[in-house]
Amino acid sequence: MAYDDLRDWIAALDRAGELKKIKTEADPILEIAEITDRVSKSNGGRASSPGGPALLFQNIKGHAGAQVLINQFGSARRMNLALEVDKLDEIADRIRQFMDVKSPQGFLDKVKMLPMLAEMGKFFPKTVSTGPCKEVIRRDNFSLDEFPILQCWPKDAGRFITLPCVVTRDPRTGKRNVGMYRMQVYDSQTTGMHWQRQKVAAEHYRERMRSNVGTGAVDLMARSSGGSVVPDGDRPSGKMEVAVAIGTDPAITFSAIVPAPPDVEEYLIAGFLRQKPVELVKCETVDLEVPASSEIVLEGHVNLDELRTEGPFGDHTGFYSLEDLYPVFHLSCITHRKNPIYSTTIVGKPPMEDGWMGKAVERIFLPLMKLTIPEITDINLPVEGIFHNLMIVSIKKSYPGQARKVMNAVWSLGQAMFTKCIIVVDEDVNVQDIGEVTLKVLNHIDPERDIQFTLGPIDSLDHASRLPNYGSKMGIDATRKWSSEGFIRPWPDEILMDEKTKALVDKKWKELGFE
Ligand SMILES: Cc1cc2nc3c(=O)[nH]c(=O)nc-3n(C[C@H](O)[C@H](O)[C@H](O)COP(=O)(O)O)c2cc1C
Ligand SMILES: [Mn+2]
Repeated sequence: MAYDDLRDWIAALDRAGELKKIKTEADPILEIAEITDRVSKSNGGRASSPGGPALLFQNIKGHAGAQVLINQFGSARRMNLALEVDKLDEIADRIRQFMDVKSPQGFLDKVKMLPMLAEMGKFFPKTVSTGPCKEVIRRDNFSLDEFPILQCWPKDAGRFITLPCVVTRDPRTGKRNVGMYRMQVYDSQTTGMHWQRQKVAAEHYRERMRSNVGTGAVDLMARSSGGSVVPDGDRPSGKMEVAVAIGTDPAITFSAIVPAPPDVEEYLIAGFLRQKPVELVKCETVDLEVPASSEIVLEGHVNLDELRTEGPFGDHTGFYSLEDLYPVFHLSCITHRKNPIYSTTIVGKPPMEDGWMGKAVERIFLPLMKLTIPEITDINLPVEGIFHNLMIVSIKKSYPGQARKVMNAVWSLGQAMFTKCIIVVDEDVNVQDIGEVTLKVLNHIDPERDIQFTLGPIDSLDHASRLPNYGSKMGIDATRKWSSEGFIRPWPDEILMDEKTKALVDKKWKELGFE
């Protein structure tokens, strides 16, 4: 029954034995990160729940009375709890149900559709007049230094807000977007705004630029935002409003990382996930709405003519992402609950908390991928492949060259465009079993024949591509090759024992002296 807010969620974690409260003093500079890294890579003493517990730090050096929540999503069990399911496939099933709707044939069919329509009504956010995030409103003398914002790794450029829900508005459609983009703290009222150039908020920003500088803007954009400095003469004027919610109920936080189509509001996705509308309140100083129950809300703007060095930052690749130029967020107001709980995460070498969030995206998006690439039977994005480096896809192959068609389709599907390496296998390969994948893929390929290279957009975090954001990608067609694909040699059978012999040995197993 939908968590009301972060506190309700923390209480649920506690009841489920998934929360550890830490009363020993811990430093937000590096120490909390080191503790969390060890915990997220351990099993917390319970074989049933790898990933260690969520941590609530209650005694934070330099921040008397403050609390930090971290690793809230850091296990398969907690990810299920966050989205209130026993298995993430349940969400995929719900999505499939909505996609399965046939046109009603008569009155009875229409009546049968009513519950579904009623359910859909619950997805839409509703604006309320006020909420807990307005308990304290600070328009002057506010400071980010009051919050226990972490420095995660020794060579990080400073402290970073790592779990923010960044809200922007599309100037053309008026639709909102909520994306999770880290924010480097520059000073008490200024941060970086690390929306990578292919993300939705970056497009909102460019759209503002287009309307402010007219034609020629495309060239300008090519040189700004993550590129070289814009010459003074070409600078567009104006600004874009931004609001940031920190510490929301888990469905909202999760919705901010979901690679949804640009025009689908994340508040709607959160409503679908929690099956209850998200309640929003208007901001004080900007024309945007934020979840009413947020622990902390930061309001402000980015200037269209201002970029600043962001990074380095120890990233989920296991390496520091390099410095680059990004917009700057200037705060105009902070509102928060009384005694706000600061919600955060750390990223670094996998497995970590974000790995479990990514796995949830993988499961939930499978039915949507199948909508456009119906031959897909399953996918696996192993955590060490950090989501954009490796995707293993199994397909039901029906025509020659289909594996390559699937690669191209994945490379054209939203954020899956970043996939550096795609491995396509036949449907009889269990893509979740890396041992089986290794055995079959490497047996099945003739590398020169089966590897496909292409050029295109690359994840901003990739440090090996020839240029930032642009480079090559590789697909491996490890499906069985057909004569219609020019393969005329016989294909050997896989070694499998017959059922009769297996049953016989099953029966005799104990007698043979095995357990
Ligand atoms: C913990 C965490 C931190 C992230 N940090 C960033 C970031 O700094 N910049 C970015 O562009 N994407 C970041 N992402 C990924 C985006 O949240 C993700 O691509 C999301 O789909 C973007 O939303 P959008 O499609 O509305 O732009 C992060 C994801 C997680 C889980
Ligand atoms: Mn979005």
